[in-house]
Amino acid sequence: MLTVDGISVPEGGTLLDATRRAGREVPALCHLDGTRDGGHCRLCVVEVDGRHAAACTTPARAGQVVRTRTPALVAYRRDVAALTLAESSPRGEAGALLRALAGDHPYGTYAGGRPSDATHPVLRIDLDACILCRRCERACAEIQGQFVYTVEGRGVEARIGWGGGSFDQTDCVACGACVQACPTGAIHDVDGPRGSDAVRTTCTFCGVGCQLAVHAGPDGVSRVDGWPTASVNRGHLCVKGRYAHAYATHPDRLTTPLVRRDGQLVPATWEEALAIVAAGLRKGPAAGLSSSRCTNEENYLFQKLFRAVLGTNDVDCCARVCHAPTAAGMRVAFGTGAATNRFADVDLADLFLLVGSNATEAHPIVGARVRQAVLRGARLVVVDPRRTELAAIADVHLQVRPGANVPLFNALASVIVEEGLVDRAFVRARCEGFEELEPFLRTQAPERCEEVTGVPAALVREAARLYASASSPMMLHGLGVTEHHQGSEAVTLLCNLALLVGAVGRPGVGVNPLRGQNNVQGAADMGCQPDALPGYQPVADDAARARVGAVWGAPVPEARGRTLPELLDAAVRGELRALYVMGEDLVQTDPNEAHVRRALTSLDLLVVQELFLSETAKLAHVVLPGASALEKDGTFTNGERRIQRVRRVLDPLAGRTDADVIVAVMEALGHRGQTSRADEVMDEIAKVAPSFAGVTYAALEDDGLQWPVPYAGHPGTPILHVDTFVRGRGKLSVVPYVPSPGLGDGLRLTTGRALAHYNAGTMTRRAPTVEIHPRDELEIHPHDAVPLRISDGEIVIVESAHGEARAVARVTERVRPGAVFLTFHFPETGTNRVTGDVRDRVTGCPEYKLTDVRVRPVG
Ligand SMILES: Nc1nc2c(c(=O)[nH]1)N[C@H]1C(S)=C(S)[C@@H](COP(=O)(O)OP(=O)(O)OC[C@H]3O[C@@H](n4cnc5c(=O)[nH]c(N)nc54)[C@H](O)[C@@H]3O)O[C@H]1N2
Ligand SMILES: Nc1nc2c(c(=O)[nH]1)N[C@H]1C(S)=C(S)[C@@H](COP(=O)(O)OP(=O)(O)OC[C@H]3O[C@@H](n4cnc5c(=O)[nH]c(N)nc54)[C@H](O)[C@@H]3O)O[C@H]1N2
Ligand code: SF4
Ligand code: SF4
Ligand SMILES: [Mo]
Repeated sequence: MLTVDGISVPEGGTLLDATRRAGREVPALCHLDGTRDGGHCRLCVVEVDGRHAAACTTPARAGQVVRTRTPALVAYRRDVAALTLAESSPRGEAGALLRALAGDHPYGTYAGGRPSDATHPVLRIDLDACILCRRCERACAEIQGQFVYTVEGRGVEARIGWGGGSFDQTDCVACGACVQACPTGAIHDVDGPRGSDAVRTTCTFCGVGCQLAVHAGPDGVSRVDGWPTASVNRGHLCVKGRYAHAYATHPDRLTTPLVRRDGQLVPATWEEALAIVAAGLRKGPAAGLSSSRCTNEENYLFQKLFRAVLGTNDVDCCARVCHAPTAAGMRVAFGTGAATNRFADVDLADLFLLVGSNATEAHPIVGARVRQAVLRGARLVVVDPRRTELAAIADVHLQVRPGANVPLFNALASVIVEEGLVDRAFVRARCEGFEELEPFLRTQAPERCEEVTGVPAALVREAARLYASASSPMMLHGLGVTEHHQGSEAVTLLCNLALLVGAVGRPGVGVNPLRGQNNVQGAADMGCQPDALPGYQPVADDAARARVGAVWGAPVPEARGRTLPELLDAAVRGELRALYVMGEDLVQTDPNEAHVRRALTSLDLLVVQELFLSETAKLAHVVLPGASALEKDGTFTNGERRIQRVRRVLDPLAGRTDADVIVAVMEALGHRGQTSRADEVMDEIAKVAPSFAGVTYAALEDDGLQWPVPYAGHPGTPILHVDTFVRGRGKLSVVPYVPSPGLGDGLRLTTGRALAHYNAGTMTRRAPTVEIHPRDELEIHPHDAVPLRISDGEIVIVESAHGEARAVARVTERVRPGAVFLTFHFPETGTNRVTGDVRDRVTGCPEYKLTDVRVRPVG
């Protein structure tokens, strides 16, 4: 114990912590939670055992006698504050605090004259307000990892700089951490002020599930900060979570139902629209595609509508085109398909194997945390055809040719076996299949597949040794693994690697898919899949159907339903007549746009429930307005299985949430008595899905819970497969390489994401993010660009057997020779006019990551 102004508090941490524990907090302007203290502002100086010391940099030790408010300290702080005000004009909280401490201005007032910058789409800098607390510098370096700021000049000349030039030319990724950190308004943004009552809710974009502090006024959201104490993001956000909120009140939002009359979509009443929807669905055969953007409760209601009211298991969601291969591939090895560990385990790992994942752009908060771990000394192996930001700082980058994962993963395993790096005790105690795998791997040496993978064998060996010799090797994977002809099998091979080195079932390791959408985990958990009921209870399981049917008071259909691609094929053949799509832009995001259009225009009834008139909604017979995540209560489940609350900040623009709309459709079909209230729906989910049995809104209140939550009061399950695998023993599998039928002799097109945009871009194209990233770009290596006479910045045509896309060429060494990379965030690009029909052999997930193309200049 030590005493602070006579109050006893426990030791530990810094004296700043101790003053807080004692309720005798001292002013501290340069301190920033989560970063190293610098002792720059000198305001937090206290008296310790008779001497003055900065509280933020002095450890709190037993026996210390600390005083925070002696007359000498008060005078010292007054001097510091007055000197600061003589050299700057801080605004905001810091300005008020400094003026209060300084009293009248004994050292004069600051005249201004330092630089400002307004070149960036969202950030603004005004150094006259800067007090050199350097919180921005530490936030950018130690939270984001971008190192944009440095202190330039010395003494009174010292000021925050960004390497000369205008700010829009820096490496800034617009995460806004510096804005959130700046106490003076010197670094601010174009958003409005912080209100007094921010609402905590979950980000609506990616599967990281960051917790937001949303400030709203009469005109909508005024600003968004990171929720400081949330375990997922600890106050940090990316550009989308922080700055892409204007879509919510954009004039393009749909506010009334639309129905097609004489070929035109025209406004209609809810009664008219619902009557058409009910008639078409009842006539059938009908199917539903649910939205990974919507809440668990809405997804649950959506599949219930199809199963309990319409009597079909024909319901699927975008997990099909994303991480369905992860679920299938991991189920083979472990018995269940979800991430094994927590995001927080990134801080515990000493090596990352990052495979087919562009984490700093697609899961920026996890990506930033991986980068921080690497800066602290963790090792990093990246497998990606592109030199992504993380590949650029990796110990080993295996720049695989698109489509060659399977031979490469086998080669990594072969090295582990051949060089005696197997964790034999783990394999003996917990796995099966090693006897079959070992002889197969002897034929898979890296030297034998160099040609196919394009990766030098020596690098493969080095990567395998690093992975096998780390004490906590954590694997993270993305769509570069799943969206392939052998996507599911490749995931099973990643599990092989983890099993061989015993990296499952403890903190800091595991096989961790970076799930895509804010609630794709949840959409699948809720049973928006043709073969699984809520909680992954197989449709084929009689007992499960009986149990669920008893809660619903309606039988659960027995026949397995059809997957998303099977449904589109069925529509073309006339075997599907009605399709209800909630929050998914099939035309822009499903492969082979011509085929998708053919399927959708073959239907008698296409219902699209949307925020905007998406490319798919433009084809609908009925468009029903949905409500954004800011307009409803509910839950999303992030990529680490964490069920987190979504809280209403704005009123639903069209008067109803998506849950209300689904229930209205149920009622129009004659099914009465269904609640659309989110908490009550969750209570029903808890009855239906055993892994959710203990979930209540009260239990989710703070940081949510990671499922399984098998009974009330259960604390949730941070790590899976601790003592035994869900399937019993971990299964090591033999998977021979089967080259994709999509391979040709052209360039290998792989498609994916850019930081500032989100999937179809309906939302991020209606926010300042569009100024940060105004168009899709095709990355092409100079080796390929030069002979094709393609220069940087020029418009090019990307052509495949299926169609053409147009984009701006980026001639760059970021992508490997022979491969090109294109994003799909703008409809005018037509990325998915080019992608084709090859699918994952197990799940039907499209091969978005490999298309044989030619590229030529437009002219
Ligand atoms: N900014 C942003 N974030 C997003 C999204 C978004 O649209 N924008 N979408 C969300 C969604 S739905 C998802 S599913 C996730 C996706 O997140 P990621 O999976 O990280 O995203 P992608 O960019 O599709 O692909 C990842 C990487 O796979 C690599 N790759 C391509 N082909 C191969 C291959 O054959 N082998 C290997 N090893 N790698 C290959 C690509 O070069 C790319 O760097 O992101 C989510 N987060
Ligand atoms: N070429 C290529 N294509 C791809 C991929 C790729 O890597 N390459 N990736 C694939 C992957 S992984 C995925 S997940 C898919 C994503 O494909 P989509 O799911 O089609 O993409 P999103 O942009 O997320 O579209 C969701 C739609 O939901 C709407 N929406 C958002 N929130 C709500 C809501 O609360 N309620 C309602 N009713 N609507 C809402 C949005 O306006 C948007 O139009 O794209 C796939 N397509
Ligand atoms: S917005 Fe983020 S990346 Fe940009 S300067 Fe600030 S902290 Fe650094
Ligand atoms: S990392 Fe994902 S969840 Fe977090 S703010 Fe960005 S988009 Fe939202
Ligand atoms: Mo996705």
